[in-house]
Amino acid sequence: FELTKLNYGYDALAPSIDAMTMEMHYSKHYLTYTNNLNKLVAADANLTDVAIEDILKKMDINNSDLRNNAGGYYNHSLFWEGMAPKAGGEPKDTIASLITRDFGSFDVFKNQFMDAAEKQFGSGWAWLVVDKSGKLQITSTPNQDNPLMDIAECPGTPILGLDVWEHAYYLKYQNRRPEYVSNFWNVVNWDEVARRLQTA
Ligand code: MN3
Repeated sequence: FELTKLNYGYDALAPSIDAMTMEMHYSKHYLTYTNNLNKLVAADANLTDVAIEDILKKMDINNSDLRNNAGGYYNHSLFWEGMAPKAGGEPKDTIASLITRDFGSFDVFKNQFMDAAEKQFGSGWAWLVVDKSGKLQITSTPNQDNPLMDIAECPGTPILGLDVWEHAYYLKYQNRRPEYVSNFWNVVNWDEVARRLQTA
């Protein structure tokens, strides 16, 4: 598995996410998950040439090494693509109408997502997923779990994810997770969310 290329510089999401946090997060944390995943895949013939989504869906959940590192690789890859400089604001077209259909309004959706991100105890992720019936749902997962895993409380295909581990915000925001979560809306790459929605 290769690192998903950042399509913007470490400083491009500032001030919402500062350059030092981006650099540490991408070049240290993400690299470590990716390297560890590649070691696990190299050591297990059953994992050769298996797509990351299939690894996540079919893995033995008691295999904590694989669970943490495959999750860490997938979650961060989605996270980097889900953000962009000069992005944010409100979505358009299909994704906008599905948000209105399933949450009532964009503001209701935003508040529910922020609530999930703020209330996730300890390390984890907040997600917007498409469930089996095609409905959008908001959920959160602990650690590096995600909604593709068969233990997920709210299973589905993630189309937007927010990292709420302290390493994602502590350098700039310290204990102020809600401020980090609120500034995430300045950098959400709705074009990518729309693209993921189409293939979900
Ligand atoms: Mn992280």
